[in-house]
Amino acid sequence: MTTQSPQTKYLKDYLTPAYLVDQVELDFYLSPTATQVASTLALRLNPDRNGVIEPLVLDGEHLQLVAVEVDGVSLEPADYQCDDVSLTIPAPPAQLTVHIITRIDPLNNTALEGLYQSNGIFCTQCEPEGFRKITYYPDRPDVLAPFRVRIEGEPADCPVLLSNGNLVDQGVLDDGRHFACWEDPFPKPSYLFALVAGNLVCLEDHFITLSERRVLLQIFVEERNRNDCDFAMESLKKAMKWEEQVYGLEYDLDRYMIVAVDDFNMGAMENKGLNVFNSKYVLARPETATDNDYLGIEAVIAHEYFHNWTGNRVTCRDWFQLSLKEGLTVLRDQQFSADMQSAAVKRIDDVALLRQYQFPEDAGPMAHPVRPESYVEINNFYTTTIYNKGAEVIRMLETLLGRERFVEGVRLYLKRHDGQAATCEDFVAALEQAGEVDLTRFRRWYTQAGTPEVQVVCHYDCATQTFTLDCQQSCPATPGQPDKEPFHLPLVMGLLGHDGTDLALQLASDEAPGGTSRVLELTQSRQQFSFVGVQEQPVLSLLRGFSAPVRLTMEDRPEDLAFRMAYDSDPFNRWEAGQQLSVAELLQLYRQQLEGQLSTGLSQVFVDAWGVVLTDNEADESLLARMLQLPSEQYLADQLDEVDPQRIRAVREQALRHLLSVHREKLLQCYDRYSSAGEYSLNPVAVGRRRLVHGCLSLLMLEPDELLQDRCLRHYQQAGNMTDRLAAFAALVDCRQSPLRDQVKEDFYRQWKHYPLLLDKWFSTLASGRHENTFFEIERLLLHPDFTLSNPNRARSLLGAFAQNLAVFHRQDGNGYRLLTEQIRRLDKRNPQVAARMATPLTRWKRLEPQRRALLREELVALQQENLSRDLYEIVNKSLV
Ligand code: B3K
Ligand code: ZN
Repeated sequence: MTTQSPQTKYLKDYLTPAYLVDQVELDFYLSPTATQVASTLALRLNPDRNGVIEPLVLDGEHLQLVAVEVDGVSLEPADYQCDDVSLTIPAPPAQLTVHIITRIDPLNNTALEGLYQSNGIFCTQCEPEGFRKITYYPDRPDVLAPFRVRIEGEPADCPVLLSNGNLVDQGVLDDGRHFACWEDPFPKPSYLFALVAGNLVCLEDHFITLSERRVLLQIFVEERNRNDCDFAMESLKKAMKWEEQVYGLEYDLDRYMIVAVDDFNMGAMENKGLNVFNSKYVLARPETATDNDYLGIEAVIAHEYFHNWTGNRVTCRDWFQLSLKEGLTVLRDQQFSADMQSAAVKRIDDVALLRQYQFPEDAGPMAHPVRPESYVEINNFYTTTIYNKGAEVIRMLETLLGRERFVEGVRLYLKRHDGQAATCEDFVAALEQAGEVDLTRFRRWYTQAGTPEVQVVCHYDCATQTFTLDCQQSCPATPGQPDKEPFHLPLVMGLLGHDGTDLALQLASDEAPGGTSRVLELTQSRQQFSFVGVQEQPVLSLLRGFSAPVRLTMEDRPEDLAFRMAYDSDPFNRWEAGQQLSVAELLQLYRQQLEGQLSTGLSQVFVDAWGVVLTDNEADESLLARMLQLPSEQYLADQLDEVDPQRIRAVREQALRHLLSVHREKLLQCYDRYSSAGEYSLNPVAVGRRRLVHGCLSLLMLEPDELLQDRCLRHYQQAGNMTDRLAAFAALVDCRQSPLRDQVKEDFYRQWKHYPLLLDKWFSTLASGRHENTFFEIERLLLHPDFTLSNPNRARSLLGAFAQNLAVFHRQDGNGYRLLTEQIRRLDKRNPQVAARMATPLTRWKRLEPQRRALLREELVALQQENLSRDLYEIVNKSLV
């Protein structure tokens, strides 16, 4: 906690490290409340200082310093300075060995950063700046060193002792304690250090690499979870193979370990050779995990594995470059998942996520470029902009270069910087060279925040058979960036003929028509593209596959959108046309309500087009399920200048009821056609069918007669997997007048109260309820004996779901704001990182309608007066500017 205003750090102030580390030796003597850490560092003055001695400043926080020695001589307190954040040796020799002993308290480490104990398991989280909570060290990513680690502990409590790299020694000591020694031959920054010790069982498998090396694969979990690791193991092997096939990259150590723990601030961590995972992203069996859980596991296992190259072998020079590893690794995990599942639906889901979270971030007070220029607390910058927009930026490079040259560029970057700490500029430079393209303007994606707006006006000239696109781009101001330069962005497009087929494309500058899909490169504020030889008035399909992270506006006629919804050969754009049509319909209803006009209901064009999708027997079922979903409340809110979240919900429900009243029979048929009790499988067809069935069910359950309620109850009771069970549970939870609601609520709790991940689902499903009593239910759940703020998953399951339940969170009386603020205040004392993350919904006050805006702002102002962690301080203060 801090009382003074925390300092801002700037990219422009970057200096190379004064000292380099040639070798790290760590000796851990484990004990829950008094672990002793002895560290021996071989240091030398950075040669770039030309022999001019500088003070040696080592980072360290929340440490009890026991002893310091330099070159074997013990230092007196007068020989060094030690404060809350560092240990300084004012004038050390140019080459020295420092030996430091510190003591730490893992059991009471509630921030879950550094070394902490979770359910009796010692584990670490060092990225970005947690290592300094273990020992004094130059804790920055551009200091790379080989580590040798010795861990000593009680065999009864900690039969398993793990760290990075290779196990080189182990044994039992005279006093009954035991030890293990690990050596990681790859120099690494301190944020990739890991230690795990506890009572864990190990599941083993192996992988033979391209060059026929055998890699031991191990997943460590608590005994009770031993049977839930098969899917994670399979995913790991698939990821290893995929990376070899697509990028030609092999794993480099002899052993790859994954540990699952229940208390973890985020999803997982890519520590070299020893990944630590939130158990949510490891444990799965059909009875306990949903399709989305499975897909999440597949993606996160792959993501952490891919970091071994993009992140570990080549790391970041400083934390401003975070997207260098995160954006690239997200893109790679997206490519992998697309190849494993339905590629079109994966793309739709990734774009929906971007729009749901990143677009609002880019339009809000925390907006920052993919490579930020300043921060107060780096933990606040593990954002959807760094991760997801970062991935979109690299995806655009892939579109501009083509897959082959793109992969070549990534390989060139890895080769050139192997074993080094690199920058985003190094990455772009390698791609520029491999792709033989000029990326000067493209680099602006790294420096300018905000979501660009692209406006396109089309004109078809029948006489000259010319079709012209007039494109303009601009980008709204963001904090600290009032004016923006134009971006370089790829617009993938096609033209559809009257029968729905793609027309051959010929730009005025082309010699002959070529292909039916084209990448137009927009590099200026305004540009025109003309196609010749267009024999009929076409329908334009633009931004196919969402080829650039922009907001596109075109004056599409509803008939054209309905046409593209039915015929576009690009599945993403089929979905997108439906979304645009729905947004237009819903916003019209919203405005009618706001102005007190009589509602016209949904247009016939829309209701019919939606019905056509429902009866489509040919397309991928997952795609159909996505097409039948109306845009989320958050996405709708994002289209308005003054948001009334309760009105948005009312309008969306009105639309759903309209669709239900017209298409009830078809929904029932679709539900019947695809409900099946067969064995659980994760193949894309099975997943798609379940999505479709659950979409139908949730719509039908908006107005359920008794017969339907019974069916839903049977669906819940007879479900052979959690995907089916949870969908029916969620539908029944919203049946407010029915006694079934309480029955299933109780039943689910009774069945799964000993399984934390499912208890999380119970909390979040109840907190996502749509009926008016949900708020009071949430208040009661906060007092439930199973609710706790000390487990991040549990805190997120209730508070996160609540804050995303927009109509409930944004109650008109402001009690939703008070409730969340109060919980964040408490959480901030325990775990600032999670508290700051949960505060994001509080920062979105500026675009609310005036009454709610004032109420929410009031809460933030009150919070601002308090003694906050640096994490929360930054979020609250920036959002009030
Ligand atoms: N690199 C970690 C994230 C660490 C977050 C620290 N607040 C996981 C990942 O992106 O793979
Ligand atoms: Zn990552």
